[in-house]
Amino acid sequence: DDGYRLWLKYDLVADAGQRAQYRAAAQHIAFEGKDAVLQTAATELQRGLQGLLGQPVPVLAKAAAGSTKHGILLEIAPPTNVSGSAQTVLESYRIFSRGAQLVVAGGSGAGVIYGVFALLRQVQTGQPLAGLNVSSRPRIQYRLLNHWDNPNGTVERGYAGSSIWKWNELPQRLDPRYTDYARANASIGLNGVAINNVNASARYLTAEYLQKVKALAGVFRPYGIRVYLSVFWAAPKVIGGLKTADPLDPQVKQWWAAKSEEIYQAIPDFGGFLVKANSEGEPGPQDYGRTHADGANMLAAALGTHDGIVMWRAFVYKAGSGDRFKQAYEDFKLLDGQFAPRVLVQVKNGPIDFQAREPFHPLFGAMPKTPLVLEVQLTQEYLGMATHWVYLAPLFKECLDSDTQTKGPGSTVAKVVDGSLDQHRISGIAGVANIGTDRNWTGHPMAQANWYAFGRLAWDYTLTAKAIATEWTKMTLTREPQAVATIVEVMDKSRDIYVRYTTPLGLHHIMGQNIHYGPEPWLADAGRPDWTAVYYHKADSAGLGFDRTAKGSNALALYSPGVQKEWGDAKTTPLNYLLWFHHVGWRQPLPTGRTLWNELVTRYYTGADSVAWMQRRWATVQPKVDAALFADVAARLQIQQREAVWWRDACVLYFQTFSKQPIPKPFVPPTRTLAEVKTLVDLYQLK
Ligand code: BDP
Repeated sequence: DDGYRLWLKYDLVADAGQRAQYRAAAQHIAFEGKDAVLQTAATELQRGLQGLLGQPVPVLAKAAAGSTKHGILLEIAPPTNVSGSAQTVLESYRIFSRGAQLVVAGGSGAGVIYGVFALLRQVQTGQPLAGLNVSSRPRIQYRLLNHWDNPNGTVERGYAGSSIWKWNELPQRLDPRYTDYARANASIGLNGVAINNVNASARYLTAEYLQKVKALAGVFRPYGIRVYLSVFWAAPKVIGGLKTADPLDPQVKQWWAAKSEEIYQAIPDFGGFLVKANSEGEPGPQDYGRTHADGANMLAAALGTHDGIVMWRAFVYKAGSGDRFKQAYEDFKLLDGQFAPRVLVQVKNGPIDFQAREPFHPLFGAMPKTPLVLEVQLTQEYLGMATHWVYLAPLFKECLDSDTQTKGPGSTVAKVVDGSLDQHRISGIAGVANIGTDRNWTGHPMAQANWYAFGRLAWDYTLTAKAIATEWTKMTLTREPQAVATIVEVMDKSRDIYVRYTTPLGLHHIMGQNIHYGPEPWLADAGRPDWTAVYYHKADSAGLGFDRTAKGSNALALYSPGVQKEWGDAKTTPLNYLLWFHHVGWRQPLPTGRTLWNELVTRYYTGADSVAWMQRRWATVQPKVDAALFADVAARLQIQQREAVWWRDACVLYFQTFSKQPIPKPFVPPTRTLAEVKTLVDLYQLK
């Protein structure tokens, strides 16, 4: 198994009795109408069922299907009893029995396709169809992948090969992979893709490239997926020949309005713009003394009467402006209430940058007048890339379930994001894609689960990480119950294990320079203080951690009083966040009964040991999963094991130079010296 088919495998249902039941229920598929997405739904259902049941399943016109033979009827029937934004109602589905027919009814063609994939999931995971009665609608309206792909075929922080978009071949040749990509996204409920890097090239807005984008949009449309573009703020200068990109300049406004009209002529269902401005060297409205709101509102106006949105990213920080933790908040909080109705502000899950564990971003709950998009990273920039097996659903859930307490207990990030806390009519979530040209799409075969889990949580964030892991495993790897349980157990623990051997107790940003791989806690010189490691861990002879209380940077003040109370006192701060907010003495006892130093060492050692546990668990599933896939994961786990020990040794030896304390028993001190470990980073960075 080369992994190309992802979770859409559709191999024959092995259990003959079960197969017979499905066969009896699904003798045909019927629908009427010309809706393109509905037609795609029928084709997908046919393809899936024929594979799973091993028999032809004809697609018939509704009238020809008759009502006595058992079959599946697809219909568009906007429901009357569902609340929610107009679009999520259109995307909702119901599956129920009507006489001999199993009906999949969607609020639109898109609703039907989501229902069809839900139905296929039932069969793929071995659930009965008889008596099925479900209804479902997405909790969040705009559910996007963000590709960080460049025109030259590279992917920013992409670890699974090159970009899947072949710009030199477009628009003439449409790689079949584009369709398979769209199928996969639709199957997990995603409805949008921003196809290019947020560090955007202006080239995407040229007439030449818009034809290519149009071709991709044509592939995605029958799957209910809309295309979005990341824009380079200075495009009016670079490709428009203007002298300025000032958002209040009439010519600039005119240029964007004309450009957006041109886009909609080519792509009538174009989704809108994603913008990274005044961040990490990108140009933006602040270059002209304007605010992020000025820029975003100008773009929203440029969309005219078309049905598009602007997603304006809040990932901003400048050198030398104080604690980086606070900077996005300080730039954006004041702008709450100033954004035009179609603007959403896109906020990363945490305040720094996709670390293995971060507290939730303080902007969640702090901008009640602005719809906020939650941005998470599927590509494992700081989580071991395509080498370490880390299942990310627990990380996404941890953020979504965090309680901002801004409107009393229960004001979770999820409720901010889905718009329910502040009654927003639009809502969004974005995942930075982990997809590339590797045959299995994601490099690490297990990383497919992160793409899958993101889509499922974007649709319904109340699903548990374990439930999603279970359905993914059954669809993708094996249906054998013991093997499923084992794999799910490993997945469920994998992210905590990664945190333990890399950044336990709330350490953050101590990874290798530039490549963001491996440990480099000693990094003290990197061009800017907030790109070093010492800026974040603040180790000294007294202790470890970044004091963000009132005695320190006071970043804690950005949170609501309830959160401040819990996290403001080192004694009540959850250990997972401890060093995010406190500088703690090496000998300080923790609730675990150990001192900080002993707890730190314990976590590094037990974390690294847990990778050996992952290896042992994986070994037990060998007979139950595909041989090539088994070997691939086993080999990656070997590297992960070696690198977990590398992280452990580097961090305990380095921090020991401050703590001046021994490695507590029963742990065996590293056999190599700090100087020896340091050279490993150079090897990885090809220095
Ligand atoms: C950081 C990445 C950088 C991205 C940036 C962003 O290191 O490559 O451009 O995020 O989100 O995590 O804009």
